[in-house]
Amino acid sequence: MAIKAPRKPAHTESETSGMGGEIHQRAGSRETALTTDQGIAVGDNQNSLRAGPRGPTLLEDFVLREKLMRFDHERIPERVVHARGTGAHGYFELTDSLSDLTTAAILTEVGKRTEVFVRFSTVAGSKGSPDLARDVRGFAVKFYTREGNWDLVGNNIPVFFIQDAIKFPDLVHAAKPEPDRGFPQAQTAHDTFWDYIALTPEAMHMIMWTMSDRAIPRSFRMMEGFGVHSFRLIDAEGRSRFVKFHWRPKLGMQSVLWDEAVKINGADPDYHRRDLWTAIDRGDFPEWELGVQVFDEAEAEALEFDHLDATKIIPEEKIPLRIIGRMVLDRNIDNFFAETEQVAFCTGNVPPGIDFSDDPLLQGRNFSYLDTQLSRLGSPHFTQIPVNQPKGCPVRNFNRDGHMQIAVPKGRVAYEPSMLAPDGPREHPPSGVRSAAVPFSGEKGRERAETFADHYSQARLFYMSQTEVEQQHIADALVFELSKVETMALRERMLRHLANIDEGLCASVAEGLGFRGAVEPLQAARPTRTDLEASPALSILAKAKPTLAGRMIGCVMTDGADRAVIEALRDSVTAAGASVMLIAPAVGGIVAGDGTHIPADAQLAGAPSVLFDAVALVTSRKGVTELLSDPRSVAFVHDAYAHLKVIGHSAEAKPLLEKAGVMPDKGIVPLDGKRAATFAERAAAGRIWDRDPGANAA
Ligand code: HDE
Repeated sequence: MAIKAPRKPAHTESETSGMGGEIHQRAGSRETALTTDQGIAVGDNQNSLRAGPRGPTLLEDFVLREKLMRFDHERIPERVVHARGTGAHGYFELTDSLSDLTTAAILTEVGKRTEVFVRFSTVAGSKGSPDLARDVRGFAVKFYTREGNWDLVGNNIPVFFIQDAIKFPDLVHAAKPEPDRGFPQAQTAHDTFWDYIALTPEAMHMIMWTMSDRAIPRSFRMMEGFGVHSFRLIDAEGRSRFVKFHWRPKLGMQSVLWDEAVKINGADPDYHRRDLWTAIDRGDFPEWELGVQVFDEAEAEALEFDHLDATKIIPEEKIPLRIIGRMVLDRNIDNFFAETEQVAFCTGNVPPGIDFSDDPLLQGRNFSYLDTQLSRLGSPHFTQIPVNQPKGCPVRNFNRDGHMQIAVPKGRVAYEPSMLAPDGPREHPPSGVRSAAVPFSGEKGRERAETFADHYSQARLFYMSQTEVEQQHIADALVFELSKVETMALRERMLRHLANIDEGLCASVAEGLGFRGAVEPLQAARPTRTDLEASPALSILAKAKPTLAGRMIGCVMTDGADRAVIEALRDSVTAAGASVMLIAPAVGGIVAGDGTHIPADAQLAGAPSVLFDAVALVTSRKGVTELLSDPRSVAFVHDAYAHLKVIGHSAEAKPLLEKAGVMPDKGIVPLDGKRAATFAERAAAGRIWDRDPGANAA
């Protein structure tokens, strides 16, 4: 019987050629041939094997079966928390040695660059949830040190909701979509969350942080990071001290307003992910300083709060930060699944010289992270996945077989001690992990330390340390969240907690909720301390410095616009370190007043002003008339104004400002003449906070 040559009716060919005939798929060769997983070249990737062109598909088609089988298994369970995340590669460089405190090479070898992989995340939402949820952000760093992997699995908030790991599943169940209805997604503004919180006084400090603007960051590049718990450093003599780790963004901290967050989620649900990826892609590498707070047992004893309690901070004013290094993210991932999805962090991964404190939350985490990888990655060999493999040192041990073993261990001997394999891996005390020699005594029991009992004083400290605007935002966020809570008793109970934190805050939230009764403070295990000194380091605005570095300016332009104005704007903001996105009514761009073409980066409908830190309107007289009849352009300006942004404009654009209700103030900057520099300077100073206090309400 003759062998049938693959038939290719003419109409199937067109499926592989590009649109408009300009881009064509190149012809294949055996060297570049598409193959099955077994390496067999595929002759036809468009038609399954059938008994005749209109007949049934044959089971024999191993190409089809393999392709579908692989597709059917493309998903692994998403992380039970922190499912939504994005990762990048980079390096850490030590600038100040801690050799007096630790033997860990990563903290003692000044100038040495160590590869890192970082994953930023939200906590509550599932993998496809929007980036701008009000939530804590994960800030997990894997250092591939020459002494093994060190995972600093932190958050952008230095405290946590609970004091004991045994509560974590309840906390997370309460925050997740309610199980009987499957909503709301990536939100804490619902009954079960506040039900749990209202009955968990230890969460109050964290609630102040999550209701603050820290929970809606402008960019991953503009957030602080914290290891949260105390860890230990062990020196060459075996002495240990406590340490807390802090990341400080070079670009400064910045957050969005709540109304912006809500709109960004619609306009660009990948806002944070895109922002990080694009910044690294254009060579604008985000950078953080690593700082430590180091203290010994005696200093720990003298602190006002127990540092083993993860709901407490040690104010920087009490134990200052020592900056010891910097981290730069300079390489985007090649593949999201292989790297960001499969990276597996574990708080238990520490190199010799770093050790754990007895924080009960940390102790629980050390178990949980290793355990979760088995269900998520499905095999004990997840450490062989490239992103998880130690890169700074070899892995040599007798862990052997099991699901998905990729390595091919050689030799007869899979144990030690052994005389048969004298060169095999052996324990090596001088370079091996050691634990701090901490003495223990006490009765076994399920008991919380008395020193963990003060739940309100640091909540108050945080609130007091905020600027007035930030305090207002906390109140607004509480009103927003509690207004979504349907159970009256929960709202009232939360007000009774707030009464223990700050009377003014309680009164303002009560008013916002329209709550008319008297608020009786809840019985507190410890009275709220009113003698704590405010810590300005806790405020975003108090320590903000003027800068445009890493920011994004949106410039709306129309046909007939003055090219010189657009160019001057672009020059001055790029000189200040920002990027400009040119927006036109159509993505094809505009014809400027001088007859030249200016390409656009986006069309108006796809680039609302919430995506930018400051905006500019460069129009012609005719162009603005067209914009006036387009509700999107009016909304662009109205939102920019309501979100307290600096707005630059050409004289011709004035009618648009008027239609959007813009009143002149120092943030409304004419762009004609040589005013582009003024625009850049004003935009660098940040939002116009005194524009209209009501305009930025949640
Ligand atoms: Fe996590 N956490 N967590 N967590 N956590 C996970 O591990 C857990 C806590 C944090 O980008 C899980 O691989 C317990 C505090 C980050 O891959 C899981 C407790 C802090 C990430 C887990 C906490 C964090 C996770 C889910 C209470 C800040 C994402 C998937 C004791 C210091 C890491 C996974 C990434 C992820 C458990 C509390 C940070 C289930 C039991 C406090 C940044 O193991």
